[in-house]
Amino acid sequence: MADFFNNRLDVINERYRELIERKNEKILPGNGIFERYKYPILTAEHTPVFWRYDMNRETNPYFMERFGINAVFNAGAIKWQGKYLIIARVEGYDRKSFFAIAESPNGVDNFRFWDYPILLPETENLGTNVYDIRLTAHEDGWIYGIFCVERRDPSAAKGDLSSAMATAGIVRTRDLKEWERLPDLISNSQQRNVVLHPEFVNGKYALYTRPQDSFIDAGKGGGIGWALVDDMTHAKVEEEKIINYRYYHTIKEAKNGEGPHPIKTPKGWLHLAHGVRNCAAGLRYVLYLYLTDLEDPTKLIAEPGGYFMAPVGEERVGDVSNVLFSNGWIVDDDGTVYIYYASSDTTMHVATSSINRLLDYCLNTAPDGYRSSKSVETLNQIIDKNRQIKS
Ligand code: BGC
Ligand code: BMA
Repeated sequence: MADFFNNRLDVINERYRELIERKNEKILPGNGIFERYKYPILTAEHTPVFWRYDMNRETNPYFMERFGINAVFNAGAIKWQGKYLIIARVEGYDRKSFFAIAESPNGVDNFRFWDYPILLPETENLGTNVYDIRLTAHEDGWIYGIFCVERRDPSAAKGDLSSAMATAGIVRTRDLKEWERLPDLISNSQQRNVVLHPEFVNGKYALYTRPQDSFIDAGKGGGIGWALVDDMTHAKVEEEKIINYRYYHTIKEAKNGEGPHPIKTPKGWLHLAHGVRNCAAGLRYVLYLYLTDLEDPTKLIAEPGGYFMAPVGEERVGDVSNVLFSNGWIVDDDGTVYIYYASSDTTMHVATSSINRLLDYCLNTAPDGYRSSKSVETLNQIIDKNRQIKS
């Protein structure tokens, strides 16, 4: 029995080590806007062996899993003491998700989970599930995390076990170890995808919001909203204005939501968001970029038509197929941008680009013309221009 135990332990430890130490490689030539990487950066198998297994021969003679991890996805991100940290949504076999930090020395491989997941303090109104945290190192000195807390709808009829309520939960920390829970965001509508802007605006905290009619439907919500808040320890959405709208027959017809907080660049605030459309296969989630004014972050300056990234190859398949979602990115001093994105609610990946390239993309890609004939006009302009080039 002892051998059996040891054999399994060795094989599983070895497999884990290979996965953690595997070097990642850029996939070239890419489209010039960003590069994808050959391997995912985090999967369920990247979670430590000592999370999933009881390592004691006496109590686990078969060396079997005692805590199954189903998926690692939708991670927030932050550069911290020279390391690239992501706070992943880790989901167990029991469908409950929680947050755990994984750290890498270079941002593209070698991600290792810290020994323990985050012990998230609760509010009096206990949550059922938490997910999709966005991190913001705010100029007030705190690092805030805003995430979705989900609870069963208290008004749901007895047999209705699906009606739910989505609310923005708020925590803050100074060291990513001790987390202080603040009251949930008060808002007239349910909220997912709430994100804190890193700077004060007119002396107030600014939140990107996503008003929605119900748990799933954005409905009349209009798009990504913006609300100013006096105090994060009692955050309340008083007035909400839509700053990024949804449109018919676009990649964000059904829903959209802010990704991580925008990056400040010389040409404006660079935003990463997700757009959702409905089709016979269900909801399709893609990522898009837009740029807003430095002085007035609510004013749209540029938005390329269509998607920036959509699921390809293995990314297309997972627990919730046909989904790319991002709530974390990191910008380095040299302008490199690490975009952390999840595929199909299952796996975490990275893509890299630079501030200059992403700005070039935003400012020189035609906006959505909303009609086929406009797309052809745009295409013909490119063809005409290229035909004038003497080879
Ligand atoms: C899931 C989320 C999903 C949401 C809306 C929740 O129960 O955990 O991943 O975004 O429902 O479909
Ligand atoms: C949402 C998000 C994500 C998820 C996506 C697809 O509404 O908030 O948690 O990636 O659905 O399931």
